[in-house]
Amino acid sequence: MSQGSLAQFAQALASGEIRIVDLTQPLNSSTATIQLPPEFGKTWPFRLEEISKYDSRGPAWYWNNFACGEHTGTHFDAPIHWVSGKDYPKNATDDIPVGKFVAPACVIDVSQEATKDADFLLTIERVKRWEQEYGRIDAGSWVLMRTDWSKRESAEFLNMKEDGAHVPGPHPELVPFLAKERDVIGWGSEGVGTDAGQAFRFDPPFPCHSIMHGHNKFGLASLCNLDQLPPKGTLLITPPLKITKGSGSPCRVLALVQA
Ligand code: 23J
Ligand code: MN
Repeated sequence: MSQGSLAQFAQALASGEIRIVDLTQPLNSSTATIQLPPEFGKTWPFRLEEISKYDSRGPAWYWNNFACGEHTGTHFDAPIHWVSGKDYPKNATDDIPVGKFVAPACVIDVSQEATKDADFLLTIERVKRWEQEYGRIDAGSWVLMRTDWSKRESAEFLNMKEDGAHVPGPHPELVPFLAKERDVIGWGSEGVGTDAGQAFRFDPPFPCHSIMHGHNKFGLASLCNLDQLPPKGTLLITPPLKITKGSGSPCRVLALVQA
């Protein structure tokens, strides 16, 4: 029997030549959720309720009920999440073609800049500098912004002040560049959402949501372990739960990397 590429891939996984990095934060009642101004609807925090644990409620089994918003913890944003993406066909968690849940990723390390400036915005110029070093971002790739924000505890992670959150994100001019001139599949952040903390003030507001989803692209938020990824050559696996007409869902994001 011939050694097909899938068998070779399985062998590379088994030998450790390809490593799997978990880019997912744990989900529990401490998981941070986005805080929007009080006039807007609220997302539920993650909640776990024990049904039974090898006891009178179920002598041989342990299980829980859980509740949370679709956009809780490490999660996937579908185009239907934003009004600009609402009319695309197959734009929700249940009908996005599954082939889109496996795609390469570029990782842009701005952890030094983000440590110095909580409002750091990734610009076109900075991305072009990255491209000079690592090559052009391929169409269909994710762009993941490494800030090391995931290493912060919850108050500093949300970094909420009187004037709103202060969390790094994409510059409003970078988003149309990535969507149109690079035709990326989506944008991923370590922050609670894909947009910067102050993005409600941008023009347009929440550009990563409005422009990415307006071009039928996806988002990944609350990623971690981006410091374990190379700048290029990662393959991401990002299937959301198959919620009928879901706008997104918690997601176990896995990264395949060459060891
Ligand atoms: C709703 C409104 C604004 C934002 C968000 C959700 C998210 O960040 C999200 O998780 O999609 S900014
Ligand atoms: Mn979201």
